Amino acid sequence: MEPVRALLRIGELSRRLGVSAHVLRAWERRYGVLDPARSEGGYRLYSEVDEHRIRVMQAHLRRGLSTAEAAQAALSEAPAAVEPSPVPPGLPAAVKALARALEGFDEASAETLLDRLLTDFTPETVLRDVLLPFLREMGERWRRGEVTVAQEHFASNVLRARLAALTRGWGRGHGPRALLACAPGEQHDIPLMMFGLVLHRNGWRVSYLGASTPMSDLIDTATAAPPRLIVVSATDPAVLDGLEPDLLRLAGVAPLAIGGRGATETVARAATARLLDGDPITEAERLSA
Ligand code: B12
Repeated sequence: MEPVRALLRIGELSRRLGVSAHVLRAWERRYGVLDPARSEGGYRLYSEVDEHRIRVMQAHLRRGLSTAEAAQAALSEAPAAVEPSPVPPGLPAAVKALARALEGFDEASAETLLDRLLTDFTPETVLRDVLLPFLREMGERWRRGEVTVAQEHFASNVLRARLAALTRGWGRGHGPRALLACAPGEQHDIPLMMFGLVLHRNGWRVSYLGASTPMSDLIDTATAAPPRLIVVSATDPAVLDGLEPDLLRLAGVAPLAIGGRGATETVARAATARLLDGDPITEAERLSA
């Protein structure tokens, strides 16, 4: 797999360096120590040269230089001194590389790429900026007949297994508990798994029932040990047809939210449920905040 340059958003750069995004922006503005490119969507994207320059600046700050002096010293160092990072791929390039590996049934390369991504970026970034675009593009290409069912199944299974590995222990801890299930007949459980992962990273405990869960089982499970939140996921709007009375009963047991493209405002209102209409990562972060 060819190496590709890492380009980071400000949040990712901030996490790597332990410097707040606010301070980084101030240093960029005042001293010009950061020289970001722009993504298609207009986001600032920082390179490993930027990261290195801040590390140099931090070293000078630790030696007692003022911020302005440290910035000057970092700027006067030749960028050639930067060791190229051995691993981190840029995120749009990673989506393409993942597609190449998975569509070529090359599990080893896909796993290596995912290892590299998860080392260099937070799981939230990998999920939101690599796996979600990859899944959506794969769906589109499958619809157009450019990806076979075999390729799609292979890719889904590799990714699902990888996500499942990250879920170990997500039911442990002392945080509030969320009960997650796909609606009856709904097989798309990968987004719900992503949602649970991000909830857990924000302190929640997750009880996960997965794909196609009968409503009666869900109601019984919730009633036996009421969670802080129940989330029902549906990709196909048809799977929620006629389920409003069951959903309403569920909402009587614990606060209920519904997500996925099958979850509509109408169903949410009828079931007194909260509608999660963003992507699973953003919605889990929003709920936790
Ligand atoms: C992987 C996949 C599968 C796998 C699922 C594996 C698994 N365990 O999850 C399998 C092979 C099982 C599968 C089966 C089918 N699939 Co499929 N599948 C996909 C694919 C490629 C990715 C799904 C995914 O994870 N997407 C990632 C999610 C996050 O993206 P999203 O769906 O756009 O969701 C948005 C929001 O709704 C929200 N969201 C979604 N879920 C959740 C959950 C929560 C909690 C929250 C908060 C938010 C949220 O996030 C996104 C916004 O950013 C999609 C393509 C696509 N566009 O998604 C097709 C797709 C969803 N599948 C489709 C179809 C047609 C099917 C089948 C009917 C095919 C068939 N003939 O058998 C079956 C249906 C099975 C069933 N009864 O449920 C269609 C659905 C068309 C429609 N009606 O809208 C799609 C869109 C493909 C396409 N382009 O036509 N599929």
